Amino acid sequence: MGSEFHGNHDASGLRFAIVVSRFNEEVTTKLLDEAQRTLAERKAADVDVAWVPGAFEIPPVARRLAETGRYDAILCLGCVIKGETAHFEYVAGEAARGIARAGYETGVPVIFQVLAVYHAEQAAVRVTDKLNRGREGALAAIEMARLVKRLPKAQRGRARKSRSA
Ligand code: INI
Repeated sequence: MGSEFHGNHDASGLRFAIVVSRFNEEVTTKLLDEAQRTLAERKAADVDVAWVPGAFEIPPVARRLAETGRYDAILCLGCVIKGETAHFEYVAGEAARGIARAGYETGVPVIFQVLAVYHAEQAAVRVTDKLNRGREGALAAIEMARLVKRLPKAQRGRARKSRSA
């Protein structure tokens, strides 16, 4: 019989860092409030917050925090809204790629809750009680932190060797 691994939404004893961008602050502060509220309600032991100017700056800070080994998960919050130019594509694309890499390369769950929308109204509806992306991000961070704790320990380099054997 194989094993089945699940996380859960109990944050007691867990430590989190949130990286949040100031650009489109009316949206990102709501994402942050809801994320903090959810982590507190689920009894997180500690929640640190790092502010960056825009979503483009989230990945290096998320990676740096993940590398400290202090956190069970990192939650990235931001809001990219399409403007008149292609700038939006680069910012949203690099934020997504960099956040994913921070998770892959450190082994720490790094949660991507950077909204990428075409209009400000689409962002506004995603920080309401009905569609609460801040809360969703916090729950994903808790679930992933718990899941990773339950997975068998990684043995660096082994996976690659056995695949090529
Ligand atoms: N940053 C955002 O977080 N959201 C945006 O919508 C946005 N737009 O549209 O320009 C944005 N730009 C700033 C970017 O993240 C960097 O802070 C800036 O380019 C400096 O590196």
